[in-house]
Amino acid sequence: MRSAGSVLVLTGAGVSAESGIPTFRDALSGLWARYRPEDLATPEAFARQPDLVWRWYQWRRQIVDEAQPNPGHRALAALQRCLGGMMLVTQNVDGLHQRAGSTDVVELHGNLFDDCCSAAGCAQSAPTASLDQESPPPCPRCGAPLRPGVVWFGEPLPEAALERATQAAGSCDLVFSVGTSGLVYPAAELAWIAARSGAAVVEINPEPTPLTAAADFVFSQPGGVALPAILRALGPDPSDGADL
Ligand code: BJW
Repeated sequence: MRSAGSVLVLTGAGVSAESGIPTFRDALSGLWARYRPEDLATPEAFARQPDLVWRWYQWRRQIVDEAQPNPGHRALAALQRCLGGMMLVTQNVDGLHQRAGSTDVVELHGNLFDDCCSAAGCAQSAPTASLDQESPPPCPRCGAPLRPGVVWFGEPLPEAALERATQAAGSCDLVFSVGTSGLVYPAAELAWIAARSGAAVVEINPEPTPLTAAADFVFSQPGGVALPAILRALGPDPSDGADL
């Protein structure tokens, strides 16, 4: 890590698991255990059942609102401060990396707290609705229901974010894949692009993924354990890791 000129960190839902935020493909609990995220995170689902999808997102916003960044988020923010050329690319929509102090975070799947119009061609953004709003408010411009500003299955990723991430993957010396099952594309392709371009691959995940066999180093641990340990081993400014 000391000699790597550029480091790319790719994160997924597992990074926020220790903050109490449910992942997608680990078991969900309660009311929502009978829904698959794939059945709710699509434009078709929203068109069919806007209130149901909206309430699922309101429930998730509530959880995120009450959650705090965990030692894994904080270690990544500290690593970014001590490694000059580190880019953090996340599939997460919870904003916890930013709340932990990471800057210039590339969000591939949008953000839970941005709303936008659901009508094709409108693209009006709007302030986040209040958390007790039970159905999608109307777009202030065209009146169609607002929706969460996240990327659903079948939708393109934000072009600029994907372009930056793809470029970084093709040119980094070291790539970390942290807390992602590596099943959702095109995000999952990024670690493979880095590997094919000659980067060393580090995976941090308590469970194996399709990337595990191709990784040079595997930490079969939670991010909140492995990342602070890596930070400590790197020996950055002691004030950075003090509250991990
Ligand atoms: C821990 C831990 C701890 C637990 N510490 N780790 C190529 C092949 C096949 C299919 C496709 C393909 N290209 C495209 C597709 C289709 C589709 C896709 O990938 N489908 C597959 C599922 C088969 N992709 C798309 O549709 C994408 N769009 C697209 O390709 O558009 C093309 C297009 C172009 C032009 C015009 C139109 C279209 C969009 C994908 C959007 C994904 N959206 C979601 C929802 C976001 C909003 C929301 O939050 O509701 O994104 S789905 C969900 O999965 C979410 C996540 O970001 C994403 C990835 O999940 P993640 O983060 O990996 O979480 P999990 O739960 O899967 O894994 C957690 C991991 O953490 C596990 O491994 C645990 O072990 C681990 N863990 N505790 C560390 N403490």
